[in-house]
Amino acid sequence: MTMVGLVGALTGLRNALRGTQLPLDLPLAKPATDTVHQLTKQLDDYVLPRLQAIEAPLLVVVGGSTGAGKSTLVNSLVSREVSAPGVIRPTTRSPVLVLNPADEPWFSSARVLPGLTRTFGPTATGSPNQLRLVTDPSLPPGLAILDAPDIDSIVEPNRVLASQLMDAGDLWLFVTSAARYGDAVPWRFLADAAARSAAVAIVLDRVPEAAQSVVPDDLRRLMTEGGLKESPLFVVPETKPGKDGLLPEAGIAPIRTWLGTLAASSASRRQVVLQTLDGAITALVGKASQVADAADEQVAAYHRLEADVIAAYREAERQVGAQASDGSLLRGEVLARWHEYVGTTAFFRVIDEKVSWLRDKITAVFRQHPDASGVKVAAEIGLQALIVEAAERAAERAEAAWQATAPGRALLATRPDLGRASTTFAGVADQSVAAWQADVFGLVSQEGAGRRQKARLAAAGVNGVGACLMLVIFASTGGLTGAEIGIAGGTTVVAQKLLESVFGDEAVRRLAATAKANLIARIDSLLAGERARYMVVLDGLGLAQEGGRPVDQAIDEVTTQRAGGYDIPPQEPEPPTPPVEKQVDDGGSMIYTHDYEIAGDPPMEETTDLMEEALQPTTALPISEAAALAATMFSASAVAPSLPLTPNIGAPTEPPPAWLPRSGDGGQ
Ligand SMILES: Nc1nc2c(ncn2[C@@H]2O[C@H](COP(=O)(O)OP(=O)(O)OP(=O)(O)O)[C@@H](O)[C@H]2O)c(=O)[nH]1
Ligand SMILES: [Mg+2]
Repeated sequence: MTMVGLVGALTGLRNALRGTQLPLDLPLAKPATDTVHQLTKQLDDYVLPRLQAIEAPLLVVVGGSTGAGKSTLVNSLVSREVSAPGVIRPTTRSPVLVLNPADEPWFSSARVLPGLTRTFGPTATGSPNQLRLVTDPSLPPGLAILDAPDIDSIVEPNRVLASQLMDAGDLWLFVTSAARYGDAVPWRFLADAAARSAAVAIVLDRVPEAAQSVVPDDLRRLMTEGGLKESPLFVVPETKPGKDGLLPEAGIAPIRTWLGTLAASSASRRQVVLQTLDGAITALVGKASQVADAADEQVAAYHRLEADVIAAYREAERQVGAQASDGSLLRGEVLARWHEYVGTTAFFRVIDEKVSWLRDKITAVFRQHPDASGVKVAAEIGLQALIVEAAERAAERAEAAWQATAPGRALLATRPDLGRASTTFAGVADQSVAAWQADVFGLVSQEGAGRRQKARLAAAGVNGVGACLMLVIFASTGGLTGAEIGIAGGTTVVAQKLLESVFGDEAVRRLAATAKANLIARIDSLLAGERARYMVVLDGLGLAQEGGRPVDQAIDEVTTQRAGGYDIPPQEPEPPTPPVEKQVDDGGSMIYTHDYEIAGDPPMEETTDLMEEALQPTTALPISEAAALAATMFSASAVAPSLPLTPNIGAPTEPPPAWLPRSGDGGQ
């Protein structure tokens, strides 16, 4: 695997996530939409830029509850007010990034947190969309500290931005206080950090003397239970900030020392980066698969809605197709007009009894009644009514099925007309039936064009013969009751006999089959037009039928690319060494200066050796090994022996390392 391969795979995952459509109102849709937003932000804000610049300075995000003392801590770490603390909750609205001037190019561009506008200088407008950059040469290069808004105040933009910033950090410096370390909100954040193996250090602020023997132990217990056993814990005793608003040096020295040690070793920084980065990638792959599931849920629901509509209209096709040929139409008007046309029931009885004998007589009857338009009109009206009724019932059935589901209800809310047949449908159906009848007459004329049939057809009349053909198609005893059966049966016999007398048995069967197929095709097409109204609504969702497959494939690619570990590029040169500053004593306030001679004089030989062994420039470092190294590095004793592994209470027992000189007497 190469970094380039992993960047490509993650970019592919980002695109697949962005391309995921979740338009249907389903249980997984809302959380998945939020997840897509969060993951794309995390990829853009942190993961992708970080992967492409592993050597960029470590971003330490100072987070926690409002009033925990985050801004005060940041100010104290650089010994001047860079971020205004305050008594009004919440105080910090727009994040403040404190960094060494040499690191400014890394952060002034849109490389990380591209959504935040950079501002410089002391004035802050307090806009949550801004990132105020404050350079301070007292901060070592290679490590920038970000004072974030609170995670839990009632100001929602603060909370949203705080989450975004925490997601973008390489290391969380999580500030809580002795009074509030058990609050639920911070622990939700910490649990999230633990779940994705983010590098976390906790600062327990404002611990009164009486609580120092109890609270740190209790917090350590909570950290162990919460999966943060390896995280360093810094305990800052309760002291009143000085006139300058800064905390006494003794309380914060261990934190500064620890951070300074991290900053000094590019290998240590890289391990922190890799730990958090790999944890973030693991977590986002897990969350991405939830998005894939949500996309699959969408496609399944789409198919259910589609199937409901298809079933509703298929039932209509079946119903109207059956009714058009089961004798249902040989009632009422059609039957009456037929009687009008061919004569009395007495006539039918004669016909029934002496069919073979009366062929000529039948023809004579039709010749006497050349106008069959009454039958035609009645058939047209009856057929049209049948089709319209079927379309109405189908619309109702489809609507009821959609109403039974949340996504269906949401779609119907935008198209309340779908529960009825279209307003134009009756007219369209009428035209189609009329066109079918024209086809039937056309068929009859065509069949009667032969020399032998011509005279017979002329004798019976095209209209009369066409009407007979329609009746033969409509006829069946199924669906009729009582006396109607006999009447319709007789009716059909007359029509059938007339057709046979003109065309012959086989031709009649063929003509009837053709005309019926034509009718069924027209009915299907009419109902398909109605069904299409529902389909247009579904298609309008633009839902790709592949569901979560693109996300799943992208996840597989990320997993494959990650499997080989992180191929660490050749070690970048350390950031340019800033000029050594003179120690300044401003009369009590703490100002310290640097002498970054760390390259040849690492503060932690043991750790550095371990790192360098594992971080040979061209070596691919397996993730497990990277994680183990990071854990080793991250245990407080390995990084900064001056820090106790158990909670440190009060002043450090050892002075800051020589490479991190500071002025003043070390306290106030
Ligand atoms: N006594 C005492 N007061 C402190 C300490 N740390 C901070 N304060 C005070 O607590 C108040 C809040 O401190 P901030 O540093 O503004 O807190 P914050 O966490 O940045 O708060 P938000 O910006 O609202 O999230 C200020 O009045 C500080 O002076 C401390 O260790 N001891
Ligand atoms: Mg603040």
